[in-house]
Amino acid sequence: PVSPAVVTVTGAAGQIGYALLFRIASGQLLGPDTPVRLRMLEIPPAVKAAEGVAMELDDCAFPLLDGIDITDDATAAFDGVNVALLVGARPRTAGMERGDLLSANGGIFGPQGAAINAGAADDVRVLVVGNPANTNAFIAAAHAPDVPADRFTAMTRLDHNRALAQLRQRTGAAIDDIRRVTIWGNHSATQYPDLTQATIGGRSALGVVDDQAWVRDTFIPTVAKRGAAIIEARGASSAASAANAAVDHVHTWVHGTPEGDWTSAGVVSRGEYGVPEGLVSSFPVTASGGAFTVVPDLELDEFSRARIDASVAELVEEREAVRALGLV
Ligand code: NAX
Repeated sequence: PVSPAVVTVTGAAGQIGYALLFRIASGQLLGPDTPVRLRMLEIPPAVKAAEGVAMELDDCAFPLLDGIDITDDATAAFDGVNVALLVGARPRTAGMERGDLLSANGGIFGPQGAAINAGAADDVRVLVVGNPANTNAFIAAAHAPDVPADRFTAMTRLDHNRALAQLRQRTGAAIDDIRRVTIWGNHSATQYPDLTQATIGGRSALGVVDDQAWVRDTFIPTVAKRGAAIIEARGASSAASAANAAVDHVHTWVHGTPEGDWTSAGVVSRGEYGVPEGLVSSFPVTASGGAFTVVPDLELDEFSRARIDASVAELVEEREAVRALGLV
C-alpha cells in the first residue's frame, strides 16, 4: 500500500477551502492511488468552522481519506507536509494601503515559509493561492532557504483556464484542441494573457480568431478582469473555479503536461525572458518528472514584450515594498 500524502490547506474554513478540500479528499489532486492525510490550518476564531467542514468530510466516507488534523499552529500544520496549499490570506479591506496589505500578508507568509522550511517533507510542493499570490510566494520562499526555490509556486492557472474558456466561447473549439496559451507576469490586472503562440486544432489561434482588436480590447481585459466580474455578479469572489484551478495546478505539477502543450504557473524566475531572478512570475511552463520548466526560446513581439515588462515592473515594485518593510 502507498503511504498517505500529507496535504495541508491553509484558510481551510474559507470559501475556496470549502470547494477544495472535498476534491482533494476524493483523490482528484494526487490521483486514485494516493491516500491523503488532510491538515487544515486556520486562525483560532475559524477553527470551529473548520471542525464543521471536517465533519462533512468524514460524512463523505471518502475511501482515500486517511485522516484529518485541524490546527491553528503553522509548525504543526506543515510537519511532514508533501503538498502545501496556501489559501488563507489577509484580504484588502476599505482604506487599506498597499503597504498595510503587504505587511499583513508578510506576517502570514513569512512564518508559514519558515514552518515549511523547518518541517516539510523533502519532496514538498507549495502552491500559493492567497493574494497577492506572487509576492506572498516570494515572501514564503525567502523564509525557506533550505527548500529548493522551484518548490514554491503561485497560482495563475485560474487565469489560464479563464483564457481557454474565452477562446472556446469565441471560436467554438474544444478545450482539448486549444494549446499553448500563456499567462505572463503577476496574478493581477496587469497580467498578460498571450495568444501569440497558441494553436487551435494545430492552426494559429490568432489566425483562427482573425481579429486583433478582439484580442487586445476584449480577450485580454476580459481574462484579466474576470475576478472582478465574478464578484460583481455573485457578490463573492471566485471560489469553486479557484479551487478547480488549484487542483489542476498540482495535478499537472505531479503528473505532467501533455506532449506539445504547456500551462501557466507562477514560478521563481531564473532570469528567463528578462524577468529578474528570484521574482515569482507567471510563465509558460511544461511539467515532467514532477517539476515545472519554463518553456525556452519563445519569440516575443513588441506588444508582448511591453505587456510582460509592465506586469513584471509591478512585481518589482511589490518586491521593493516588501524589502522596505523588512518582510524578507
Ligand atoms: P475567505 O475569506 O473565504 O477565506 C480565507 C480563510 O483564510 C478564512 O477562513 C480565514 O480565517 C483564513 N485565514 C486568514 N489568515 C490565516 C492564517 N494566517 N492562517 C490560516 N488561515 C488563515 O477567502 P477565499 O475566498 O477562500 O480566498 C482565499 C484567498 O484566495 C484570498 O486571498 C483571495 O484573494 C485569493 N484568490 C486567489 C486567486 C488566484 O487565482 N490566485 C483566485 C481566487 C481568490 O480570489
